[in-house]
Amino acid sequence: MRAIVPMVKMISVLSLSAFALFAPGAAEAPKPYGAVPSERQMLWHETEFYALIHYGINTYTDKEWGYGEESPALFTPTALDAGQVAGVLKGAGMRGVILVAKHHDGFCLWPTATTAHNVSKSPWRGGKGDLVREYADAAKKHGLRFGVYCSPWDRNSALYGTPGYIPLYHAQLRELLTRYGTLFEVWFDGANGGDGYYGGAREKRGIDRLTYYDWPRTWGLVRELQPAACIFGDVGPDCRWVGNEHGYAAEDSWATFTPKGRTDPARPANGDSKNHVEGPAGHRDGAAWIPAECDVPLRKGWFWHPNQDATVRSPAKLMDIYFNSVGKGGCMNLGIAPDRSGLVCEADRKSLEVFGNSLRALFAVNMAQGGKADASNVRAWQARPGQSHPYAADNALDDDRYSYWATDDDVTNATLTVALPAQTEFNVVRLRENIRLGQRVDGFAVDVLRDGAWQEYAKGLSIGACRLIRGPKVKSDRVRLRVTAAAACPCVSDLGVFMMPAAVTEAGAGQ
Ligand code: FUL
Repeated sequence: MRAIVPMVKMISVLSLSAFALFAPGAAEAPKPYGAVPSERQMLWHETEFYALIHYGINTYTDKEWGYGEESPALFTPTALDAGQVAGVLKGAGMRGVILVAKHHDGFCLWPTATTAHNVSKSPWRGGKGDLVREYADAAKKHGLRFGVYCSPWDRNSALYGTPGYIPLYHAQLRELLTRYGTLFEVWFDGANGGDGYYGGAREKRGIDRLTYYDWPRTWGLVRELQPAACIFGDVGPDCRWVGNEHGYAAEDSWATFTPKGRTDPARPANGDSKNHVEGPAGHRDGAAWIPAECDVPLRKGWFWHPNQDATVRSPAKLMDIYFNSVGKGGCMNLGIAPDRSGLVCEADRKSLEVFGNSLRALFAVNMAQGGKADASNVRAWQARPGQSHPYAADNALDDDRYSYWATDDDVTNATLTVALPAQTEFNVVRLRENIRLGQRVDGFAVDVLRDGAWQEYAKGLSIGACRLIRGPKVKSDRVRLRVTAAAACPCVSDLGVFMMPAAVTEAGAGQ
């Protein structure tokens, strides 16, 4: 008997694999659809929420854009502690931090060899300080990914606007890209050219934004020295500006985008107001995977100003932004402005702490986990001993963003029904596609079973890396995703249900 069982198993395995040979595609994974993310972009998607630190000369002059004539002697932090800042960011639920190492005023926060207009000429740490180093170290200690912003526009440099500035700018980048460990993002600002100090010339200087910075070489430096870093620019190449500074992507936002500015000489390369209009939604079936980064300052300004304490965005408002950025398949990049002491001030810290606690509480329990998923169609797969079904409906219930439920190639309308472990109250639904295979879904609806009948809870067009839906509180033990349109068989990696914590439920509260 014992010998027969394995034999029967063997025969059935053999005959099943023989069957697979005659059923073309039965065991094949779905083919990717359209543009797909690179490894560095997938890591960026997983980062989700991070900070953009604006701190420097402007902090001491009460300005947003320094003219470039400011004396380094003004840089006088009294209690600077990058560890305090990083701790606050971590507590807020962030996974990364980007430091503005040089803003438009040209003051470099690291001891650069390229210009005397830098932190070594300030009284801070007796001229021996390196703020980029302190932030990089603090980020590492707190488990945050690190990135830099080095403004192309430099209102201090006498060379700005001439060809001689480009080697200088590249040398600054080279220092930043080689001294501070692995970077997850390098940020290129779109505000370029205008009036400035320019070594005393005090004039207006314009540049050709399409050609001046030699973007192919500039981006090439990042690729060469920091291959894992995503490059942010108004129209990409790795992530695009969402087109506003409120932190909001469009209701339906696509990670794919066609960066017209780069090929059309009539449009600027790294900044174009027409393209910005298209930033929130992106382009369905755009040429490249260039998802939206949604930047927004925590306070009114990007830099700290003494009279802006009352403008700190509330935890409820931050949650709203999170749902409209991360929850629309992009990332949330929140501007943090340390004050003149060099620390995150109390008002900011408090809001970030409540928000972070709420975010953790929200996603602590996925009430779909432990449930049972069924689908109207599950992609055919040749069973192999010891292997679980790679396209099973249940794959949408685990925490893995890349394990997924898929249908057969010719099925683009399908339902995924989840029996929750118990009658459950919830008001948040999370959907994800396995973006390794591209953005495939073009329309979906979520239903909830109430009193024996399905009721539509939400609907939309795009899913992508993450779609968060916040609706009214409902109680049910059955949730259903209907994929109503898809460009290729859907590959859904998540259907989760959650409950929003009370601390952030006041609708639209705060700034
Ligand atoms: C803009 C800049 O001009 C602002 O000062 C700020 O740095 C923001 C994040 O980007 O383009």
